[in-house]
Amino acid sequence: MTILNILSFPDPRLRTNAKTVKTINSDYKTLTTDMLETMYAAEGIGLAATQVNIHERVVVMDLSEDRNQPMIFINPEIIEKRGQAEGSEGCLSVPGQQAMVERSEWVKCRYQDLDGETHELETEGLLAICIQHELDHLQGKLFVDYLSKLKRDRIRKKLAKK
Ligand code: GNR
Ligand code: NI
Repeated sequence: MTILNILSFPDPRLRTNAKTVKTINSDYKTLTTDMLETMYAAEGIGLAATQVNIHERVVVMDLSEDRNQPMIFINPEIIEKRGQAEGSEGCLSVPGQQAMVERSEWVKCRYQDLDGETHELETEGLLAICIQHELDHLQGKLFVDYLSKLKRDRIRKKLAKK
């Protein structure tokens, strides 16, 4: 069991742009296992490596009710997107805060698994939102960046009190 520390907004390390994974070796099995454990412990539906201060293009998710359908995305990229949809978002790096964010309604994503195999996934709904949210993390972007400066500063102040 390894629970990793999750960075919180406004930690500047959350602004790091993640690097492409060059060689998918057994280190990534360990990393994604630890990230899934960390995500489950924090009761999140997704986690990007950036949030645990590892600046490589690795994401884990589990949107199942029973928390038993882990998804692992290495080098994910969105290769097509359509439409617009607004949904309420939260983030493990912005604890206790939620806001409405506009995203693409449908996305097609390309990624690799732990064996280095490439896959494509077409999706909408919460999974599409979550993929966009996680890919933003890999580029140093947070959902609060889509809000007004006033709302973002309010969140910053609330988190500073904790
Ligand atoms: O647990 C999470 N819930 C969530 C809800 C709506 C939109 C996105 C998310 S992702 C978030 C976990 C997280 O911070 N991932 O980076
Ligand atoms: Ni997040």
